Amino acid sequence: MIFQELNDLYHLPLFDLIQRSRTIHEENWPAAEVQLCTLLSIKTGGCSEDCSYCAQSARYNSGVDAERLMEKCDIMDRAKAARENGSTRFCMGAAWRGVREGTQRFEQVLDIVRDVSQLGMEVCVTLGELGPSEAEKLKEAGVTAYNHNIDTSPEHYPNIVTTHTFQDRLNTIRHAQDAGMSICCGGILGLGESTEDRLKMLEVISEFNPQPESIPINSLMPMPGTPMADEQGVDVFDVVRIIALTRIAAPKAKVRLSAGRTHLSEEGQALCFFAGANSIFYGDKLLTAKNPTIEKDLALIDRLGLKPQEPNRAQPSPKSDEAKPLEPQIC
Ligand code: SAM
Ligand code: DTB
Ligand code: SF4
Repeated sequence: MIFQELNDLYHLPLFDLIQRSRTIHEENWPAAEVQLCTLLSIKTGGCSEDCSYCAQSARYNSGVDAERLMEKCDIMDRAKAARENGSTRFCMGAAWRGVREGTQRFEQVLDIVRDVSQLGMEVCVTLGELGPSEAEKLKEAGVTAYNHNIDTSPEHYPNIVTTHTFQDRLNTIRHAQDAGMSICCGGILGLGESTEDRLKMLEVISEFNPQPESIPINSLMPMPGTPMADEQGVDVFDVVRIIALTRIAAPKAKVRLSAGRTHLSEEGQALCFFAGANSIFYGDKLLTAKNPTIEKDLALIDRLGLKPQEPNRAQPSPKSDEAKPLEPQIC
């Protein structure tokens, strides 16, 4: 959807905007379902990049220490627990600039993905930059979606990150799409951007061909020690407007109400679900930052008369149809 259309919609009275997004939501999705996704940081901290919002960059004294890649058995335990808790998607994040074919760590990630994909959940990974061959290997191993956010507008991006470019992000997204993976691509509100920047970000995201399968809308979690530590929070109605607009611009994408829910009231979150959000990260930790507890989220979902979404059979992992019992593993 082009900027002018997004701009016109954005400036409608809030209830008019929500009425439109709600209609589109109901035409495309079961009205009462919310997908529960579990996030796991499989490699935390020590990242070479300078993304100014991120506690995992090695450049800032955020108190997040660099860790090694988690052991596969531990990851499998967490993935099985996520499935038991009702998650239909398991998202693994690594604080890397990117991955390269032929390296030991990439082979380890492929091995992890092969096993996690046997569990029947959607498998998403976010590992930074990918070339065409890395993307193909991940797809073959069983990744269903690759998360790579553009985070903000092309114009504002250099104010936020200097160690890679907006075009680098687009190239990775292209490689993931060419390899046949779905794309999970969204951004962050609250990086000192203007409304225009937010709309330009949505213009880029909604003009992808194909459109992303899911669009995470994060609000900045200001992390101590990062250049963004003192940024002001985002107004709840700005979040709702962006969620509504995302739903209108990408009717078939899951709109994921992502980081920042601990700063939203339950009423604010309810309005986001009504406006078109139909997915959340579930579990009391995001990658390093806080998230509402499972108990709190399940209670909210219940009080709103929503229900957790069933597994997405339309996009099974390549291996999930032929799922076989996993070998017992000794860690
Ligand atoms: N290194 C990979 C990358 O940059 O794509 C994967 C991990 S990175 C932490 C994934 C996404 O988390 C970022 O693109 C950003 O949108 C989001 N994120 C990171 N720190 C955040 C924060 N403090 N508040 C909100 N969102 C954040
Ligand atoms: C996304 O858009 N948000 C998630 C997931 N994709 C990887 C990450 C949020 C990170 C919040 C900050 C932290 O936990 O350090
Ligand atoms: Fe590294 Fe990703 Fe954090 Fe940027 S957002 S510093 S690339 S982990």
